[in-house]
Amino acid sequence: MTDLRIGIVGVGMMGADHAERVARRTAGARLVAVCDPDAERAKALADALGGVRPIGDPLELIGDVEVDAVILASPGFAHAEQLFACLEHGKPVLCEKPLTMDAASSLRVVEAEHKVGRSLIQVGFMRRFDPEYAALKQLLDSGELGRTLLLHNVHRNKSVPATFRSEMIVRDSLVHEVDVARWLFDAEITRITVHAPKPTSLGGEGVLDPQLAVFELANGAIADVEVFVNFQVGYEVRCEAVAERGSATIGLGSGVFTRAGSQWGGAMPADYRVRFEAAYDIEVQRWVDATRRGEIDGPSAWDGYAAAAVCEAGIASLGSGRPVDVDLADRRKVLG
Ligand code: ISE
Repeated sequence: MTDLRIGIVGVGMMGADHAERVARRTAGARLVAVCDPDAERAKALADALGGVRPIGDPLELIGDVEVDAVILASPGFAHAEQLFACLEHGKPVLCEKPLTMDAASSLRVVEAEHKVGRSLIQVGFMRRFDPEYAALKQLLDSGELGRTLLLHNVHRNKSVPATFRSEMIVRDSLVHEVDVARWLFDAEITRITVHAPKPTSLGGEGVLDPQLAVFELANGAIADVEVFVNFQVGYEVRCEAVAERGSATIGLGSGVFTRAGSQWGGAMPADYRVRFEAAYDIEVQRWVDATRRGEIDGPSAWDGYAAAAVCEAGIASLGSGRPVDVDLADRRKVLG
């Protein structure tokens, strides 16, 4: 079988990471084109990786006959137009989260993909591919601990630019726990409340950071999430599932853990590319393998839409401090 020829739209932090991954360590795939609003950055990356064409316009890259499949690592606000272009050209696409900026446009994407008649869109919720999250899911699904009742999550970034506003904390960071909760419980989130204490003085002016979210799920479970994107120390993602006969925690830091001089601890990863490196590698490899079979193998456009609907309610709750019901379309009516 010939290699899957991949084009990447957006080669900032995450896109450049994916470019390196596809070019150097993904079997059955070849990076053939990159595109970025910063043309010099795209050219420098293309030159460094070799055999890669910089293309000026994202829609041109998507339509290019030498591009079989696309990775969208552009900012969320650009996704809708680029996703529609991928669907129009029948091109499989791995789209970084968020799927789009709001539930209505995400639903239009789901409907447009449904009209095409095959799954072309996979959403980059990479935690589903993280070996620790996968082991947690397997343990919970095995029923060994009984029914899962609660999730406690912590999601901390060392720091973010001042342009990372309160809504982005919901749409770009908390959205991962939205997907994790839906996936671990295999149930939709029906209501969300987002509280914000007096913010850290070390974040952007007027940014509500940290935030404390509570999700209520259709199966009666509850998940809470502390999301704090200017934690200063390092990158930390933890999840504890509390079940009827015990609890299971992941993300405690599997690196070297020391006890010395009245202290215990280890190093913290600087950011998500380090912590989730294995997850991104597995995600992209499985996406390439599935795409070559004409399938997807991971979070679907529906998962992206459901997350967008929860985040939209979350942003409304952040404004009022009150619980907000999630307005989710009836899946059977949309997808038949
Ligand atoms: C970033 O965009 C990511 O997707 C990371 O996984 C998340 O932890 C971070 O908060 C976001 O800014």
